[in-house]
Amino acid sequence: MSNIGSYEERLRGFDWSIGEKELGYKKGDKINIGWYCSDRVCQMGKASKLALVWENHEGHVKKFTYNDIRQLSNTFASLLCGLGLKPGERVCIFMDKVPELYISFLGILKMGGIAQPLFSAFGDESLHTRLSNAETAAILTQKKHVAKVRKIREQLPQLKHIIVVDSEGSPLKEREVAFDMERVPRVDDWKAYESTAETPSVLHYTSGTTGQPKGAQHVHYSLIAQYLTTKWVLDVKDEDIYWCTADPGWVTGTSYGIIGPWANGVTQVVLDAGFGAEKWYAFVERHKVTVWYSAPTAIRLLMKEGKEPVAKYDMSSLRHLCSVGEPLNAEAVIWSKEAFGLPFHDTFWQTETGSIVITNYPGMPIKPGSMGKPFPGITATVVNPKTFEPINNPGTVGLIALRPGWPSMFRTYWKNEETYRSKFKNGWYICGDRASIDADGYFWFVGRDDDVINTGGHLVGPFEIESALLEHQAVAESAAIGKPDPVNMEVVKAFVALKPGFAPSDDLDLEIMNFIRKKLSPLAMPQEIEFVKSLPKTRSGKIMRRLLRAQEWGEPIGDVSTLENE
Ligand code: 6R9
Repeated sequence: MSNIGSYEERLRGFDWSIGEKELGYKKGDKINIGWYCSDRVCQMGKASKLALVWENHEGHVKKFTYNDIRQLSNTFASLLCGLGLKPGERVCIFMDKVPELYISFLGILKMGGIAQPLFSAFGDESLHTRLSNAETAAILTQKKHVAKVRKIREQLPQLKHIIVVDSEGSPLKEREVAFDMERVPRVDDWKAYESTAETPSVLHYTSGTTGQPKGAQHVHYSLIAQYLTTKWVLDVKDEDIYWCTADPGWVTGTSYGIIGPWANGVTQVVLDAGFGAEKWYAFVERHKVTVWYSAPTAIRLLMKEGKEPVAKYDMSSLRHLCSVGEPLNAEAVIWSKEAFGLPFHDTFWQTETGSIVITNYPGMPIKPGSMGKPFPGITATVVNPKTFEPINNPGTVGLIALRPGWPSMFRTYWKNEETYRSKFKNGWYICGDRASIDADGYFWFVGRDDDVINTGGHLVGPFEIESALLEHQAVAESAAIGKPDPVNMEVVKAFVALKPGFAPSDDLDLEIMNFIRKKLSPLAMPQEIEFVKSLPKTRSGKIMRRLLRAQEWGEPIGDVSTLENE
């Protein structure tokens, strides 16, 4: 029996207070996610239960009980307070998937700080953009990434402390602090900051069409939805071994790679290593993973290797599979049923929504290719893109719209209230995605409604890439779009017009690609550069990415009446 039971019954009697009650929270109480994910679990009699089993690419394993993560997160909280950091200040986590990442996340919340996780593969420019926007006061990182921080620290006057969690053997510089959580004395007793429902908790940067990435601001009350969706959608139970493959630099890795599982008191496993089909299967076998949350790109990579490698491993521990981040194609659902005897359940949500909003529940009939139905407590529909009125015609494509008000909904974009407000129309929060709803109420994803590129489930903003391209000496103008890719769904393609004196060449091509990879990230690096004489622009001078994208995807070009050079 799944945790959700009958979807229809849950819908009828639903109220978010179900989650509040289970967590022992009452309106007006203090609520600190860091405390809920460690101290409370210990108080519920699970102090010696494993919270985290971590393994790296060399097969080195570390295990932490709930009491360990309670004490170690206290130790981080105490360190941060000792450095003079104050509640409300932004503390960035810039690490690979090491135990310190997961544990310091709780520590930051326990001292009242706002946790700002950033993907460790980000280059110095991606990092700078986000740290400068958030006016981040401290950053926790590893020695392998500290050079990127050093490169930009003089341009970040607000950044007071750089904490290196594994600095042994490498000399540190001014403003840098060495902190090895496994060597310092543990803090057993720490009074968590008395945050309340609306106290800011996590700041996750996400890309849009225009401008630099925006910081989606979450609050401690998000816990209620993250807890309940983990329980009902991911269906975790006390005896489960849960594996979320997402990196906490992205929202899935925090909402469902830290908060959800730990608030539910389950054991989670983390593999701090790159992808490899057999590596992953061996990991499942070794740790007897029961619940697995992954992404379509990973599933497609597994599919590419075929079913033979699956047969080499004992995958019988698996009980429930879920997917997020991009459209989960019907073939992937069917393949997983054949390969693992279990279908992947699609889940749809965003950095902004903080938790799963549309999904296939355990036990509910899956229509392969559909995202499923709204989570109880979420009112979701598709609206007409002009009037923002709900479309009541099954199969008609509109914009996915959600009625605001669930616990984990973002509260604003950091220092960008105007863009935040622009996301609401006619009383709906507009996700920026297109979909249709069938006669049974199932949602079918169609595509994004903007120019954001989704590569392997990671959103990349064209503006950020174009701005970085312009910093290259040879580039006069540029446009970045997503081009189709069989595995990653989309990869970045850049159109570049060169400055006089520069000519297209393979060397220049490579040089520009690497320039972006280093400055931004491997995800943002164009996989293809097309050199052009000029770019199509509107009469007001805006580059028409839509046109380039349509050409790339072989789609109708649409209205070009505002085109400058027509
Ligand atoms: C959690 C996360 C959000 C965007 C979203 C949509 C795409 C996410 C999806 C999906 C089709 C799904 N997306 N889940 N598209 N089917 N099940 O991924 O957050 O990084 O903010 O991305 O990802 O376009 O709007 P985020």
